[in-house]
Amino acid sequence: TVQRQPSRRRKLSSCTSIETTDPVTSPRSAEARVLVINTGGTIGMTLHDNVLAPKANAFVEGLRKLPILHDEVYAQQTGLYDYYGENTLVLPPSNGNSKRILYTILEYSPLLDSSNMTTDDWGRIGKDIEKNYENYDGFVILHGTDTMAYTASALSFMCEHLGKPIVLTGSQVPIYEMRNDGRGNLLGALLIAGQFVIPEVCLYFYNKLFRGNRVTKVDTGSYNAFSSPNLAPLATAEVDITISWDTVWRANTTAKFQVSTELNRNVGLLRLFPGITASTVRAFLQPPMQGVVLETYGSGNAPDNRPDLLEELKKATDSGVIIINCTQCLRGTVSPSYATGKVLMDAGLIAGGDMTPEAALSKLSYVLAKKDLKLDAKKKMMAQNLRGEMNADLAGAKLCLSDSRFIQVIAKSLSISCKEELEAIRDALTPPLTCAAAKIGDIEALEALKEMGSNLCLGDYDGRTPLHIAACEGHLKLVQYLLSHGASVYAKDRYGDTPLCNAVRFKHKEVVKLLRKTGAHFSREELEEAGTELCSLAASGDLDGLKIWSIAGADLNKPGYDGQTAIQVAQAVGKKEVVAFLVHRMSSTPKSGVVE
Ligand code: ASN
Repeated sequence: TVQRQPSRRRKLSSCTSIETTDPVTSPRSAEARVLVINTGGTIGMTLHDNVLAPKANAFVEGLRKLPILHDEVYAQQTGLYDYYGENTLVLPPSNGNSKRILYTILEYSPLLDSSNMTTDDWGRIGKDIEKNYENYDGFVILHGTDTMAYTASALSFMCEHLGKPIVLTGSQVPIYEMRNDGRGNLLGALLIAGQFVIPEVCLYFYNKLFRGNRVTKVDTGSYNAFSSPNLAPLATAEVDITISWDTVWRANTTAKFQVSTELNRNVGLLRLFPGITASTVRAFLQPPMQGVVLETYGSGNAPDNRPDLLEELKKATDSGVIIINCTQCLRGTVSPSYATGKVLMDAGLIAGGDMTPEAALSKLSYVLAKKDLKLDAKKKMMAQNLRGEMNADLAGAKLCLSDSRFIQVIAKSLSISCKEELEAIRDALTPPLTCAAAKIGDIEALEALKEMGSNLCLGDYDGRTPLHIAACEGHLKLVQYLLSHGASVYAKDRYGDTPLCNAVRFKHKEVVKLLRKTGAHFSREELEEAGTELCSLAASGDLDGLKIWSIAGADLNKPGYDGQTAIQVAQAVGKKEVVAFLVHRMSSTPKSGVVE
């Protein structure tokens, strides 16, 4: 974590003697922060005795020398190191991205070849994200490719109610080599994590962003090492970075982000092969085994002429072992089409749909660790789609488009018929319509728009989402509705304001409470600068305003620009009620306590 420092804004204005290439007027809205957790992997490896192994304490210095990954002039001009420390670097300006992306590297010790990763390491990554969640806009995990799909899957389940992007990446060739894929992968991951509110655990590799629990490593010798056979990429980074917003998975929740590091280790993967013996299966299913992913043939089939084998499976499920049926095929789903598949269902297996074995295994590990759930509830959870890991039927939303009279009429009058053009019209019309509905608190209109396939999270020309508008207007029910339909509390408009800033500004206490419950927070800089606003509220005797700032997380003792605190200002102008409130608060609540 970063020590308190003087405002960087002041530092910026005092640097007039240095020529600026990209003048920064407001760090708050013009910078995004990404935490890079370096766990190891080929990306930072060097040759020792002719084999690749991780090299400690070299990565940050290596990156500092690479102009595509660090802008030293900007760092010097803006006092970056004084403020954030030597491990923070900054990307150069990029076309189409108005924000500078600052990234801080947290290097693990020891750095690991990912073949050495354990469930404890997943827990450590999860805890570090949780600890630093409020200080960063997004997270990049540098990781070896060998087990990256397992870690990505596990983190996707461990991260509950996620609202910010977590992007795993790495490389096939070390970043220090002349020809390598590490620089491009890291750069792409940083740009995505710093620019887009994609609230998923993702994996970025070779110009594509995938859902983390959908990938598998398919190639040892190609830069194109990962495949997501059952789900199209969430984004492609070609000439432009194009996000497929319809595919992005959202938590649909008003609960706060948390990481569950409880994982059950008594799980395993068993691959069927012709001639597998019943004793092999029996040995595998012995206690303490509690959950198994059985990799079956084709659409979930196994021999139906092997009662010995089926009996072992049935005995295990009867004794409480959860067995998930996943296919050995790279693409496709388990479906009840054959007699050879039905026998497995009869033996008590649960269909794993189109889950990858990596996703199914880590889901088992996560679900089995839930102490407050009975076996039946765990089985039910395994069959459900928890994080977009299976059977995502998001295409349905697009089909509804043609059912919408409204869009049809417009499409007809513009002589439009193809799906892409229809979608473009829908996406262009969505923000003004959803924002207008949010303004008047019309949930029914939002529901109708959603049924048309509209994305309720899209921002208008100023980046203002329906949640921003509803927060300004204080429409509590509508805020609740939007949050339970995937709206992000972290969306920033072009002025850098979040829905929380808006709700505080317009003094909608209940909305502020709900947003806070969902994990909304002011940035450290906003909290640093809140003192002046608090003083002005104190000067005008605005008790409600002060209370709302407190609920929003502000420290009411924070001094304003001239060093005076709210209580001093209230005393000076004789606002007795405010003084009494602040005095009472100081004596009755712990430091930084929230006053209702
Ligand atoms: N063995 C390496 C690892 O997984 C492979 C890589 O990163 N490309 O750490």
